[in-house]
Amino acid sequence: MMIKPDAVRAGNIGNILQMVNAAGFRIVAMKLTHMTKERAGQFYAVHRERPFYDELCTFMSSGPIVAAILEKENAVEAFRQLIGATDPAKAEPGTVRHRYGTNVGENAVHGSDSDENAAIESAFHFSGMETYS
Ligand code: DAT
Ligand code: MG
Repeated sequence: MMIKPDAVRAGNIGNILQMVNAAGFRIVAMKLTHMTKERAGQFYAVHRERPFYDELCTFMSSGPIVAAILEKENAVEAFRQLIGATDPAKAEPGTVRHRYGTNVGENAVHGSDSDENAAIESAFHFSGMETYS
């Protein structure tokens, strides 16, 4: 997962981590980091052809983020349930994006969309020595 620059700026790191813990996720790795625009571009390379790609990379490099690796049974689906729809206006009440997101671009958190991408994204942010099982 990532806590995006909007949520870090708004002082919502603690509130979001509280929701993550309450939902039963175990934190395996975590850091505060600031991606360059180039690095954000690598992270979101699958969206390279989308019209919002440049805006997304500019936003994701606009300030520090919190990156974390989370563990739970069926974690990818469970986390997407917790965060809600991409557009905070469409996210269910009680979800992270409904509470802390602003709009479809500035939506407070990132969650991996598959086990395969979760592994790729974990390796993007963390070395083996930074993860704790
Ligand atoms: P999600 O983050 O829910 O997996 P996604 O993978 O479709 O959503 O898109 C990745 C991010 O790109 C998303 O969190 C915010 C941004 N984004 C998506 N659709 C957008 C749009 N229509 N306008 C601006 N930014 C958008
Ligand atoms: Mg996605």
